[in-house]
Amino acid sequence: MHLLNLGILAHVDAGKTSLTERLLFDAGVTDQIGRVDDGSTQTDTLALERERGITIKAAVVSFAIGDLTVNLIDTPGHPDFIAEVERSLGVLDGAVLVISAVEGVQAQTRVLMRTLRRLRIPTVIFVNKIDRCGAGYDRLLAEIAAKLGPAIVAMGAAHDLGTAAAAWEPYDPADPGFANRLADVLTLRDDTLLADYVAHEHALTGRRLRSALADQARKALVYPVYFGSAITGAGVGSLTAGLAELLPVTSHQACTGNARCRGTVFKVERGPAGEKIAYVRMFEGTANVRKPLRYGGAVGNTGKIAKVTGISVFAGGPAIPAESVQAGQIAKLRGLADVRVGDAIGEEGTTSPGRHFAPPTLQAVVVPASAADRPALHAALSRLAEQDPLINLRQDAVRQELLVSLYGEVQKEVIQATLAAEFGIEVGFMQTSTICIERLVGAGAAAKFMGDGANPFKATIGLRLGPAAPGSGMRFELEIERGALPAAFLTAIEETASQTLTEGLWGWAVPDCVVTVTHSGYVPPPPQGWSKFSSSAADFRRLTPLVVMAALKRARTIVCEPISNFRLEIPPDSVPVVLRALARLGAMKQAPGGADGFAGAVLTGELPSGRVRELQQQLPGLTGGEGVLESGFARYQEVSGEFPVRRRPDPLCRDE
Ligand SMILES: Nc1nc2c(ncn2[C@@H]2O[C@H](COP(=O)(O)OP(=O)(O)OP(=O)(O)O)[C@@H](O)[C@H]2O)c(=O)[nH]1
Ligand SMILES: [Mg+2]
Repeated sequence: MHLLNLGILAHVDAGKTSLTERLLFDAGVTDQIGRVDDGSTQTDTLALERERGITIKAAVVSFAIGDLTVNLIDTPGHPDFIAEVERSLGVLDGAVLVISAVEGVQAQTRVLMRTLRRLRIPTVIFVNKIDRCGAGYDRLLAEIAAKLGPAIVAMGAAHDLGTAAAAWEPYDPADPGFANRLADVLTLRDDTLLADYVAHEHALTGRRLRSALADQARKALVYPVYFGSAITGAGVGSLTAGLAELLPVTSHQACTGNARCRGTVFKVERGPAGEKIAYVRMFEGTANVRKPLRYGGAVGNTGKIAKVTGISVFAGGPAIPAESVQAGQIAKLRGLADVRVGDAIGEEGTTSPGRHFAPPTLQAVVVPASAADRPALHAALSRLAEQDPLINLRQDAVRQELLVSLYGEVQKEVIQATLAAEFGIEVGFMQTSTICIERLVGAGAAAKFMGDGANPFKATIGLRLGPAAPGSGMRFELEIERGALPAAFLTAIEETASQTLTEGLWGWAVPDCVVTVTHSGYVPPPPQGWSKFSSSAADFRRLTPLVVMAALKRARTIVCEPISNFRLEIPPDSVPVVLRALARLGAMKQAPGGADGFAGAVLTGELPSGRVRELQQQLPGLTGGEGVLESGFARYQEVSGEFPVRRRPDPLCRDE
């Protein structure tokens, strides 16, 4: 069996869910096309999604194109739910990037395309809504080439745009104009093709060009572009054929006895009885029902083992019960009680998804309307954090307030509505503030030795902390002999150091850091085995935070705030007033930008992320309602003036 694990990505409202419905219908999986506006689609199943007509959670559906099984992940387009896209990216073989033929390339489209390119995920572009008034064709192709990258190939022509009769005709491979355009794009990235083209123009047959196109599209070097309408179905047949022809297809590998097992969990939900369901993509080997499976943390050490109690596999329709899930497949697994999004599956699993998009830059205190609901609220938010660890639930040690990290206002509203609808808890939010981070100023070392009066634990630990490149995360290194300390103790140091660094000297996380173990010591067990007189992992877990904090004090840290870049399209006469507002908000590096065919003025620059919302709110008043703001996270920068201190959460509550 051949498989394609396909993501549908786009800016909000581009038509991803509608296209998903159309693909399911065309493939015969459904006998009626669901509509977002009626709340009747297969993938927007949450009450809140149906009510609001937006996708909030990524959802998996499956259909067949001939003998190819396509597992499709419909993702949300709103930037507040980018974490859902992030979790899906690690399991995709290919993607469809949807763009509205009316609204064109949006800020979010650029963010997504940049990531798809960086991850080299082969992608087909689908320009949707050609039936809508204001739909463009040449304008869209020029905009896509200018804003997303020039390596695109239009696969056909559209006519009757902006009417219900809008249609899309694929180019005939024998069409000389199409062949020339293909050759122009493809020879740029294929020297053999170029040499043949130069030697003899007619050497490049339609068939040769088509196979070169498939080859380059599957390597994410070129991006085929289709146009159509999810609502009328125009162009969707050509898109479907393109998916099968131009995206990489994996072969479903039959189980071999000694194949190691490797997969990743990209979504967790609760079943009707409250049981956890993990959505897993397998990369190698097989997971079997009623067999134990290792899952959890990093490289084969911290994982837990549980018996899989149920598997259902996506195989060209609704998920069906199965005895096993094999390499290449996506399945729902039951029985993994402590599973979390991002967990690796199997002994070799290291596939927790990396950070591809900006982290949440806001935090807010969640307050129950009734104080009696506080324990229930903690439990409910912990459940939400299972599905979305980035909300990073924590509790303030002094006031016992519950804090969550957020991307924005819509996510806040969704959390509020979910708590009310699913848990019966009415809440409000207080004190929305920016999430800062800490960066190390230099290196700092500290050591605590066994037998020293100030160290009550049966452990010696020396650590050196040093700065690491922004975005590189925590790196753990050894300056002691690898065999000098049992692996379980090293794991205890690594995990506890990583946890301790979530709260630096000012209470903010220290995300990028090299931690080097410089000293170690333990009390080995007597010959008859481990006893209470020998060292335990708990000794290392308790001592590590003390050593880390001592080293951190020597290294010193600065507090950095998130900075967003912005692009403003405004009427020319509002430039002076907008510039004054930008200065008041602390904008930096602002400059007139490229006009991209826009008649008004374009201003670009950077702004503290915490001020973007204010700019958004002021913009209509400043520009007579005509200003358009695009913004996204750019980087962290040292806070000028006094560093803000985050109230320290109680470490005991953090992981509950
Ligand atoms: N005329 C027209 N309307 C469309 C088309 N595709 C989608 N729509 C409408 O556009 C709106 C948004 O469609 P969705 O399918 O929810 O868009 P989405 O990309 O899934 O949105 P999010 O998941 O919230 O980001 C709905 O009102 C659809 O009916 C199309 O091809 N033509
Ligand atoms: Mg949707």
